[in-house]
Amino acid sequence: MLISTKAKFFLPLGARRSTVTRLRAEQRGFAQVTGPETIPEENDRPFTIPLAEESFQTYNLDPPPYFVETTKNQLKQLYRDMIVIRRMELGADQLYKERKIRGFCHLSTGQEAVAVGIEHAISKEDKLITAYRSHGFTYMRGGTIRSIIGELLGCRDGIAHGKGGSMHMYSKSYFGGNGIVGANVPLRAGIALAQQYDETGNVTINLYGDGAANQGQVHEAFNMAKLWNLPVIFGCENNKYGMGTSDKRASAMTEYYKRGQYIPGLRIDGMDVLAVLTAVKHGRDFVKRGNGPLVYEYVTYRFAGHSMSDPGIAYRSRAELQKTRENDPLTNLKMKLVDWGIITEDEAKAIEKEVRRFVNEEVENAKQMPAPEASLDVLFEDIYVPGSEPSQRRGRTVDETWC
Ligand SMILES: Cc1ncc(C[n+]2csc(CCOP(=O)(O)OP(=O)(O)O)c2C)c(N)n1
Ligand SMILES: [Mg+2]
Repeated sequence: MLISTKAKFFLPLGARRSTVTRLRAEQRGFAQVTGPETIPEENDRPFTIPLAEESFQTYNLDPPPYFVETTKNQLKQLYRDMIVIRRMELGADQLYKERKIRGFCHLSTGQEAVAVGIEHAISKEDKLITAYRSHGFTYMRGGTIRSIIGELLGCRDGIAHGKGGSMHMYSKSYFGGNGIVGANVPLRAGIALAQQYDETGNVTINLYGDGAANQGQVHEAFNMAKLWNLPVIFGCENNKYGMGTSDKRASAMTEYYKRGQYIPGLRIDGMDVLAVLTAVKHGRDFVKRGNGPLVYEYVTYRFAGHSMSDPGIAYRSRAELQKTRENDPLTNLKMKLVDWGIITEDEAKAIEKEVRRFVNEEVENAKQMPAPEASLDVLFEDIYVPGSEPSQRRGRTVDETWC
């Protein structure tokens, strides 16, 4: 039986939102949420914020609480993190158009609340693996902007020494970035198995797309994870499209949170960073208590094309794009923070300005990074665990052998 953990919140008279802001919110299409009961003066004092009723849909799982305990500092950080990712992606977009970044480049504009909400709900020791739309996750897992942009530029000081590019970035407790659709899901089950075996008590977070959700290996991973009760939250980032194909055309059943069948699931408003944060905290506790895996679905939207070669308008209407742009996760959070008096419009502008300056500086630094030297030693670095390198390396033919 499902237990309702929905909290009741009453605002003191006079603290209610004005009709004008309420109307603005309704026009923008995000769910109505009343503000916190009381907001402390101090930036680091916790207080409670209610979530919209539309935040979650459950499948054989008790819902998360419909409120989140947070601080003013955290709320401002959530906002800043999302803007940093947005500016970084726009920076990459610009460099690509200038033909400085070549090859694949997948942007995550529109999907920032997923990467940011998840990171604020987990610990640095928890593990995360995603697919190729990975720049935002890389930043949230500790990658610097300059190392991410440097990677896209193919530079020696890029986060993967310029060898991975857009789809293959890694850092501590972060296993990438994977260019093969769906392939990261069984890898994730393996990482979760290692965590269970080593009794680390950590949770593993896995992201894959709605397109990947139809892959056989995803369901094989679900089976093993449930069978072995692995500490993993599988998470489908449902951005409604796999390349130019809408989820409705590709999937016989688009309720991805029910796809685990024998695994409990949760559908989350992925355009609301507070809903994502709350859901992942809840799932993390659930998994850590030894309840086995979960299948999450973050409902989101990709504002840009699939990759840089896709303008993103041939398979979806301008009206659809326009409508979802009105449900921008950045503006959603900003409007709430302004509405609740946590920041003013001017403070929001100041944060945006500071971030723009910071990201521009980081991009400039990345542009100054050297290219990798054209030597075979550089090519063969980072393949083997140091100390386990074979004495001989083979090429395509007998004469292409290096010692
Ligand atoms: C096994 C495999 N099949 C096909 C491709 C080509 N491909 C690259 S991205 C993509 C669409 C995947 O869509 P989705 O999982 O929804 O992720 P999104 O791009 O929306 O983030 C496809 C088919 C691939 N990289 N790997
Ligand atoms: Mg997709």
